[in-house]
Amino acid sequence: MTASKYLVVVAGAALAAGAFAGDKDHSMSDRKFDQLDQNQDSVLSKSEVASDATLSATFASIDADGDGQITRSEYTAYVSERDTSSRSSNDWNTAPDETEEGE
Ligand SMILES: [Ca+2]
Ligand SMILES: [Ca+2]
Repeated sequence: MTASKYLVVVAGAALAAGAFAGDKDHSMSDRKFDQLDQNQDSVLSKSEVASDATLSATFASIDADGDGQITRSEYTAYVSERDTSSRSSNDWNTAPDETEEGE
């Protein structure tokens, strides 16, 4: 009987496939969120988005409930809204100018 050997091979393959699938499931916006969430408490504080000029400038509008932190769902909503509304309406953007995108 080589059944036990077969099982080991299958288990190993399943583990490898699972690892790859998990990584693939990560969307771009989730990746960015995880990058910014330095203390990994699943919310972004104002200091955590300080490295991103655009996010800092629009922090208040992303923070839908105004508790001073951006949750993953608030961030996702912001990203999908930004992607879908490509019209030039900027009335939600209170930033005086956006010329500091170099960093
Ligand atoms: Ca955080
Ligand atoms: Ca919030």
